Amino acid sequence: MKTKRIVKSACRMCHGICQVLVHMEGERVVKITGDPQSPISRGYLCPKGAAAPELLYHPDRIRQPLKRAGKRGENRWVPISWDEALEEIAGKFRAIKEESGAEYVGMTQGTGRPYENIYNRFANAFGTPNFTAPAHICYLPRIMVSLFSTGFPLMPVCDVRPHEGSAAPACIVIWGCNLTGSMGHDSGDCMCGGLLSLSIRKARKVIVIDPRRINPAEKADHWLQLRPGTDGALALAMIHVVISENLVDREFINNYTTGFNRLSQHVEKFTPEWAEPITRVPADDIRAAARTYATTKPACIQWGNGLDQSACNFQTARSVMILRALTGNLDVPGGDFFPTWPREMHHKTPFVDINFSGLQYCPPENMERKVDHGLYPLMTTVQQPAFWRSIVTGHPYRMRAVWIMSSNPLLTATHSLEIEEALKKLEFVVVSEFFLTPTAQYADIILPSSTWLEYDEAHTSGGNTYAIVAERKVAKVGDTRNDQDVIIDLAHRLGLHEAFPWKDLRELNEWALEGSGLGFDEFLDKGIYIPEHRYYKYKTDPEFFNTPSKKFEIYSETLSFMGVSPLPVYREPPLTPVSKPDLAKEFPLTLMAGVKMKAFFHSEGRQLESLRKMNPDPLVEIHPDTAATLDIGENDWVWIETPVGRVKMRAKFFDGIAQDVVSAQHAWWFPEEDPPEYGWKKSSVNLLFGDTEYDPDTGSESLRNGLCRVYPVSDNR
Ligand SMILES: Nc1nc2c(c(=O)[nH]1)N[C@H]1C(S)=C(S)[C@@H](COP(=O)(O)OP(=O)(O)OC[C@H]3O[C@@H](n4cnc5c(=O)[nH]c(N)nc54)[C@H](O)[C@@H]3O)O[C@H]1N2
Ligand SMILES: Nc1nc2c(c(=O)[nH]1)N[C@H]1C(S)=C(S)[C@@H](COP(=O)(O)OP(=O)(O)OC[C@H]3O[C@@H](n4cnc5c(=O)[nH]c(N)nc54)[C@H](O)[C@@H]3O)O[C@H]1N2
Ligand code: SF4
Ligand SMILES: [Mo]
Repeated sequence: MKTKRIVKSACRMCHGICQVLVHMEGERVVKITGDPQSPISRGYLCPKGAAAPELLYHPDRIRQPLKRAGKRGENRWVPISWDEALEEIAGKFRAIKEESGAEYVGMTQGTGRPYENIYNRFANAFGTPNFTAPAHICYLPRIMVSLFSTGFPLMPVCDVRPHEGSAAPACIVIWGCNLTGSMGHDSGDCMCGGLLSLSIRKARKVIVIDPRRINPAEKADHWLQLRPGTDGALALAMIHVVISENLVDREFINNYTTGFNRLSQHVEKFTPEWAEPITRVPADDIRAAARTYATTKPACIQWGNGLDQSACNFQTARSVMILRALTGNLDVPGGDFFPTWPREMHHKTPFVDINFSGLQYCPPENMERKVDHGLYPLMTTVQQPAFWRSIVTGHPYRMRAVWIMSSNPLLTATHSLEIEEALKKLEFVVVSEFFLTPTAQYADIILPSSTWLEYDEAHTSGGNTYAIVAERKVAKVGDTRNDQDVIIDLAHRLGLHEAFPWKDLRELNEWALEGSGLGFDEFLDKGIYIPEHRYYKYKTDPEFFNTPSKKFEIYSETLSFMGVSPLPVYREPPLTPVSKPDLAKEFPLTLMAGVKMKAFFHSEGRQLESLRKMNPDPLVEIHPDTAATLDIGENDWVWIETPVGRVKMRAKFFDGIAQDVVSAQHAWWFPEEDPPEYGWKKSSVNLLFGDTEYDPDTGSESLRNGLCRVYPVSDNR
């Protein structure tokens, strides 16, 4: 009989820091359960975490490095050794750098993952500024808001994780965030859906600002069902109420902010009556919600992708950040807390990483060679559509190679067909992956990655978080390797020893933990490290607000200098019935695309049986009355069409959405179908987004407020 044992570890099926118990029989992982003793996750486990053994042992996992044998897309591969693979990549990267310049090697990553700091470091050390990620539509705008308002390069987090001196939030605002539905962890602030739900239940007042009736809206004191993309107007009106009714925190404003008077004048005209026709939220409801927020202390605002994915994201998030300051909720117990741990975990070196905040440090002379240089003043990485387009058009120049690290841009980025063309045009494509995805099919070399069950790590999560948790190596499948180990190895082969002084992942972890006073083995045994948390840091540290004025900048001269509005403004999204009334006659519905699914992490998990059973087909939420007028029955296959293309999904009736809005899932492909496409062109919603007006500050895209029409697929298949 095989011996049974349990290993304490931490799940990494999302950004998460859930501590878990890994159940072993002999050498085999048989089950994952939540760890009831964990001070942070307290036994919580979501379906993705439970599916980790299915991922680990999945027969389709790539088990050794592969080299393309036939033409791109022929799905013919030969296995090669790691040494061959990395030598070939190093040789190619070196040659391109010598012949054309380091910027001709582009790098891309998906959402935040454990390797991201040193992957960014690799870009900087190698010398390429052409680094792209979904940052412009995910968290970077909010980080930038924090940076320009407070000088702090992380976003504030709702103080819902209990620790010494903390208090439970009395009022919680859920603003464009569905973590209580997807039940995972966020990327930018590592907020946990499970914990957030608990805190919402305990809060005295709950305000939900979302076009969809998400779970907490059912019992919320205020649910503002706004028109998608109009949060900027709503937030300005809330600021107007808070100031005009004198609900502000005078002490905080007088001592710790600049620009209050200018803001007061600026928002005079932004009354709730002004916002009502824009947002469709009755003026009285805006007033009432603003009063509740400003008078119930402490209060925190959990924001999310609903704010990021619009053409007015930076300005809107600035308004939200200013609301926190006006009401004195920043860094107070139970309010919006500035996390402290990164100071201990990271070291300042000449090779500053983009690190937790998504701020790519890169020498200015390199920045000027970025393919989108000068387009978006607040975008430190290359805006994703601009990255791929430069390869197609050759303007300003055509990169020759791209390394795609844990990302599936054909599914998760817009302009999908253009990306496909770019992938065909590239001379050399490297993909680090678990599976042969539609994107990986375009690789010249595929590097097979280990899952979180296959290495020891001090896991810090991409965003600012509360604790550092230990992931334990309990299994090994094929000849896969940890991404960070591979990055270090490749860096060494390229002579980048100064930036990569560590032999391997273990040494890197020792280094990262230095500030904590713990050795790596000691840390692994403990399983968790929770650094000291302090509140009111701006009171004890005069430099805490690290802006030019050393205060919270309601009015920002720096932004003004950069050509960005120094006070928050509202812009109507580019594709709405208001901005494009003629187009709206043909495409009368508003399309929200990509609310996160409980079963999947973006394009992942479609091959994992337990998850796929939960959500077997792509779904689009539609109001039953709208469906009736369109002759669409529940669960029918429908076409969703925009001026850019059309895709098929099944209709899911939902009366918690406005009659002229639909909400479609994103990143669908069908691993069970034939390579190289695996059916991705049928249902991937990002095929519906093309050129549009981007956010002028950040390059963000309006993925939540486009125009579409929906009609039945006639043979209903
Ligand atoms: N329309 C629309 N599009 C969206 C969104 C939306 O809301 N609407 N959301 C956007 C957001 S917020 C984000 S963050 C992006 C996410 O975009 P991506 O990060 O590209 O999404 P994933 O599907 O998670 O792709 C990750 C790929 O990496 C592989 N992978 C997973 N873990 C690892 C690992 O540890 N190592 C390696 N080497 N590979 C790994 C998986 O197998 C998968 O194929 O999508 C964006 N796209
Ligand atoms: N299970 C699971 N968990 C995940 C992920 C996953 O793929 N699956 N992805 C992870 C990643 S990378 C991220 S970034 C986070 C994102 O997590 P969230 O920030 O929660 O983002 P979404 O899930 O897109 O939910 C956004 C919410 O905003 C609403 N919304 C849409 N448009 C608007 C608008 O114009 N205004 C307002 N106010 N609200 C709007 C939607 O109805 C939805 O309820 O989730 C992470 N967690
Ligand atoms: S929320 Fe994330 S970390 Fe927690 S169990 Fe689910 S996938 Fe794992
Ligand atoms: Mo994200």
